[in-house]
Amino acid sequence: MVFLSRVLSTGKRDRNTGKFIDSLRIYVRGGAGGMGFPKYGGIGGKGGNVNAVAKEGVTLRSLLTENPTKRFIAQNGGNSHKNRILGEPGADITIPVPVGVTVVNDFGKVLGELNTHGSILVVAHGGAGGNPLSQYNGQRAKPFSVKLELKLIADVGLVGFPNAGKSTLLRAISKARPQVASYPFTTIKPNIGVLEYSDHRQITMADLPGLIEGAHMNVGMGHNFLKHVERTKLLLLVADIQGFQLGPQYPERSCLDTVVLLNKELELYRDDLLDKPAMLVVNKMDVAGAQLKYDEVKNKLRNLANVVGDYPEELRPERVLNFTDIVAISADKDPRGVEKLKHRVREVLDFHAALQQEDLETKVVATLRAQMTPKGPQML
Ligand SMILES: Nc1nc2c(ncn2[C@@H]2O[C@H](COP(=O)(O)OP(=O)(O)OP(=O)(O)O)[C@@H](O)[C@H]2O)c(=O)[nH]1
Ligand SMILES: [Mg+2]
Repeated sequence: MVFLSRVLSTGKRDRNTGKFIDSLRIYVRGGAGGMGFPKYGGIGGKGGNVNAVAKEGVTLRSLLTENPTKRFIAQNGGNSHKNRILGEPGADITIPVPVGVTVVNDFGKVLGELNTHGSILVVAHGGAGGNPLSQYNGQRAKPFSVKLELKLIADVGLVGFPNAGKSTLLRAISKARPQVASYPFTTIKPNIGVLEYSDHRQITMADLPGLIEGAHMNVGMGHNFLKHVERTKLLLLVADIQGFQLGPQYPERSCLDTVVLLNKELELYRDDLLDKPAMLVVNKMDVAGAQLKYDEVKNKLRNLANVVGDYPEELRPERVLNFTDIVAISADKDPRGVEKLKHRVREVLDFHAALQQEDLETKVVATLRAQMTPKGPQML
């Protein structure tokens, strides 16, 4: 019964409870411009801007706690008067936001991204001061709402059906302690763990809520949290060798089905996610019969392109993930397997970083070559 009520209530759960918030809607208004002074041709002061500034250590939760009204209004510009012909500009207001925030307006337009500590975005401009062109009336600045959307920055993103063992794996591979339970949708907010190596190298891994077929239509936890994998460098898919079934009235999905369906959901979210390096972890290899199942399925997992044709069109991805590795482990009972995986994750990340570096160097050389005049130095 506990299981059923959890499943049934997942859609309605308030996703903003708990400590972590990954989006926040705020109200902003630039300052109005000050009045000009027609008699002396005086210009009103410009209204202040509302600026968002990325700061390490700030969270959307702390921003909300410190600004419960969620209103950010800059100061109006001063009027021009006989003792001060140029009106005083209104003061800007600064919203400290976490690094990794995208600012989006109510029409879905991206106003900007703040991806490094100290980067600034003018979210709302102050109005111009009154001047001859405006008959000396200060310009009003319209209020509007924007959404601060936080994308976590982690090197590796764990993607899988509910209950596959993503959180168990993060617990085994790092010191993070995400909740683990035998019902689907245990994880409702992302968790980040740090993989630590003996040479002090650190790799961050994000554990995400379970992704399920139909997530793009908001089934289960939906797929909006996939924004957190947009900037990861490696996708780590986790599939339960036993497959998955949400409930008796839902179709049974085999391990292979879950991988194909995850591929499809990733594609529906943003098909360029399929270009990211990806590894597959087949989990729960300690359960009875797991090895037999794995032996049957491993070649198919290696050649997804050959099997997706068997799936109906609505479930079939157009493009398949290309796994660099397929690793069969028990996140729960095989510490050596987990340790090997940890090292392999590092190797794959390093390999792709080197490839990208090479790519960058090739591009730089090509650009330099293109810029060379026939008389210029010879590039070998
Ligand atoms: N036998 C076995 N059980 C496992 C293994 N890994 C995880 N489990 C169990 O599977 C269940 C789900 O594990 P979680 O780690 O919570 O799964 P999850 O993928 O994070 O699930 P959601 O957060 O719901 O998406 C728990 O009961 C775990 O104890 C494993 O390697 N072997
Ligand atoms: Mg979980």
